[in-house]
Amino acid sequence: VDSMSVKPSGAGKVSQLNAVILGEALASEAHDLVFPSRDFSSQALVSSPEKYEEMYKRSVEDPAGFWSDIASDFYWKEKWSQPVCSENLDVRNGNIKIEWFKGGRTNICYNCLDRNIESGNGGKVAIYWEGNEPGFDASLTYAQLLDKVCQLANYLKDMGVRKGDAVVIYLPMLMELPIAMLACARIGAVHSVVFAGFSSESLAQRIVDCKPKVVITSNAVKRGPKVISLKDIVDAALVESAKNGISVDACLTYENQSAMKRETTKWQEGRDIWWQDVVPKYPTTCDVEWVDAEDPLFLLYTSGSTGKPKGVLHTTGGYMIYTATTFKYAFDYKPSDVYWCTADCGWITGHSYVTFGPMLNGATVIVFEGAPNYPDSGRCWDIVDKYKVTIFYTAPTLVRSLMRDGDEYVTRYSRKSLRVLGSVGEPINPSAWRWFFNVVGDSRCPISDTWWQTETGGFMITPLPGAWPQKPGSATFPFFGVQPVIVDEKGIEIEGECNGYLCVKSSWPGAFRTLYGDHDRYETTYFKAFPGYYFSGDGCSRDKDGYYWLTGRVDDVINVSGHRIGTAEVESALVSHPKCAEAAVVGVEHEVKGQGIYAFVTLVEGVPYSEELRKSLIMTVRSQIGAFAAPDRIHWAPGLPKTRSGKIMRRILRKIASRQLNELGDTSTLADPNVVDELIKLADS
Ligand code: 6R9
Repeated sequence: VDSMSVKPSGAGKVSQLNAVILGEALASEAHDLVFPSRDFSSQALVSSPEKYEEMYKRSVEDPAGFWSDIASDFYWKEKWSQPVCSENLDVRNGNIKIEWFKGGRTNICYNCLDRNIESGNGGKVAIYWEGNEPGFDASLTYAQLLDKVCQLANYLKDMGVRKGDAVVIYLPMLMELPIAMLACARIGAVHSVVFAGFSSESLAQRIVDCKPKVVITSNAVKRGPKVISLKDIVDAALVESAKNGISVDACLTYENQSAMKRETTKWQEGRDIWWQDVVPKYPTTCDVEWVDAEDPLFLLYTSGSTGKPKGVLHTTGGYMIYTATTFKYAFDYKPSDVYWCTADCGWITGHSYVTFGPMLNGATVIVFEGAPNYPDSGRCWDIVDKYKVTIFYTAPTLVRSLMRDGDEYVTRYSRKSLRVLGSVGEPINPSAWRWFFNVVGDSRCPISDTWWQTETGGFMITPLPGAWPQKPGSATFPFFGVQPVIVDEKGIEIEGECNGYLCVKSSWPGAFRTLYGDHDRYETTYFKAFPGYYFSGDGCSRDKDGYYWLTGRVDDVINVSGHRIGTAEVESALVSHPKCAEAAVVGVEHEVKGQGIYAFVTLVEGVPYSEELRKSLIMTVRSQIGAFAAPDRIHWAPGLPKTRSGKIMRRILRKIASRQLNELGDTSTLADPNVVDELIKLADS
């Protein structure tokens, strides 16, 4: 088969695949298989199931040997002391502790930039920047990028930022965003990037938690036709943080001229500084701060099922080796590739696979400021053709929305440079997979459906393009060194074909080390549910051929357009509204976003329902969390279904929200079963 083609399973290769992975004969005819072309496989880094199997086997039988061989390709000021990894992942044996390459001294910025420049790639383009408006663009070579990073690093040092200090970055997708991340890493400062779609309250919450010396932002950003004044949001956040006793010395502001001129930007003398006025004056060289492999690299906040967002902490050495290696193999990276990941650096995908993973490989990366459907739905393919993008990595929600807009936006462009496609953020439904594969990739490009999390630092379960036949909708097999296990409710590992909770046995270099300031919560959330394992919070099944199929979150986290949102966070925003007495939030299926937010709201006694109130409730969530967390629906609820002990029965609410009214199940344990009838009556009002 010379071009990739969608075929029913049962072909010769499958039994071979089965024999390799499971050691048993093929039984399943249930899923279609998509084979890589012979051309693709023959040039791939991992070209066959056997090759994968051989590397995988070594990675789990001899992790120290496997990972230290890879780590030796990077620059270490001092080599790590033995052992390569020490870990305790079992709460029954004491505190959870993970260490990789401990005692090794390195610097991830040095490995991303200086190392690549020294090997002769200083003139290679590191970043192609594409602005919101077509025609606005810029680029930086590796050598130019290093200059910019050093200037900012020198400025930060001058402002008193030292190793271990936190810096909050609240920037849109300008080149200055990866520059800021790299500059922090160069001097050993810990960056915390906050997605520039978060509200001032969310930003304040993060500032109060990590107490940065400096906040880096931009005055504004244009997303599609809309101008958003980021500086106003930061100003409000800094007022809010000051109320909580945290004052920030400096707010370095990049003037994003195409969005807003400096004259119209609100300013606080003494605190606010224009980036363009100070940073370019600093020297373009800056000594590297050599840090221990286990020194913190960054904090990234993510939603949990309860309480406030968690500060996921990643350290330097293991994260560096892991993001570099996963990037290389999962995208079958070649030095001639032009790589575009549509994620924003405000999320983990932008950390590991816009900035660090690609740059550690010396890759050419696209950074796109705008919206993928502006000025129209063909924008992505316009960019692909403009820069001859070879690897395109995005989220299923974008695939579905472009699919809905029609093939003509895609087929109008050539896209012939594309080689590998990628998907992340949520399970990709088979019909979106097929459209992505057939229409976008012209049935030529394998799709790396990468399952991973903020916590895992890098890919955990992912296809290696060229190695395996793919099944649309399956993330396929574990990456090197990753040992997924599926357990039942009791935490007992289930073998073979099964369905259950996805856990991981033993650590991998990219694993997060703690939740900032709350190691107890780290242990409770991730390691106590199923002792002995890391628990992902996801459900998963494994089919007869050993392929993994992620089935979504099993906790109270909703995945909206690939963004994690805790039901508890939305509920607490809603109940802060003076007219809301109680709220319960569930996820419902959404055609484009994957999941939508559905909120049941009980109003304060005597307050009537109104359209205006509905809008004001939604506004409250937007302003407290961010626009992306706004409920898609408010369902008026005279009361909520509760057990006699007062626990809300979300199972019933989920059924009502998805209108599966015949499947409400047993409602007899409710304190007041009539509540359910009332809710059904109000369903479409
Ligand atoms: C990288 C990222 C993590 C959660 C994760 C899972 C879902 C991500 C997925 C996927 C199925 C995939 N998820 N990738 N589910 N297939 N390829 O998205 O990190 O924001 O922390 O979200 O996203 O539910 O638990 P994060």
